[in-house]
Amino acid sequence: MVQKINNKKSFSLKFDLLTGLSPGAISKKRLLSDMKGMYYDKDAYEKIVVEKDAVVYEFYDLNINPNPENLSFGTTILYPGKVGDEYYMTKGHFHDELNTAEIYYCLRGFGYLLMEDQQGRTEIQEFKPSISVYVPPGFAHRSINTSNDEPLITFFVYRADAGHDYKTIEEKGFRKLIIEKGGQPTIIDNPKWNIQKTRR
Ligand code: PAN
Ligand code: ZN
Repeated sequence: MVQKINNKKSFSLKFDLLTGLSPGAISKKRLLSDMKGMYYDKDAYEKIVVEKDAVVYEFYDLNINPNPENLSFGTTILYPGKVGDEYYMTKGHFHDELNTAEIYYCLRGFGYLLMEDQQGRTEIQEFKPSISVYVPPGFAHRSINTSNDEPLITFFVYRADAGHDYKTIEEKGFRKLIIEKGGQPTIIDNPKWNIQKTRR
């Protein structure tokens, strides 16, 4: 949406349960080429991005006035796929307003929400249809689609002024990764996690 949404008026928006898409809003798309440096297998990434620059996920960033009294919401549609043995995932971020929480609700598909705070505590919650997940304030969060053939569709709500800090994760990554091992989602230590760089 181009115009700022007037938070003094009610409105409704459809999100399709099958596709996760909204006919009333414009989604932001993230392609493989937007994910440079995020997957741990650099060679697999370079190869796949040249073959086909697929859409990894799309999501809604409604233009809600960024005030603490407002809420922003939408869906994320994370497509199935892998780079090497690492599942398609969102970039992941801390909120600029670090002490703001978020709620996710899984509409379709299977996967995980990986969370990590600045002290290095990791939290992982499973996504499956009808499950809601609470992201505590201070935790970076990344969605991961572990299905072979189905999109992972989640609905999210967060404080409209939360803001998104992508830089920290782009530079350091998450401490843990979820990859496919022996046909199963498996949590591993991120071999590329960069301990040198600190947030802000
Ligand atoms: C979500 C995310 C969305 C896309 O709306 O922004 O799933 O993931 P990235 O922002 O990490 O690319 C959210 O957590 N908002 O705060
Ligand atoms: Zn968030």
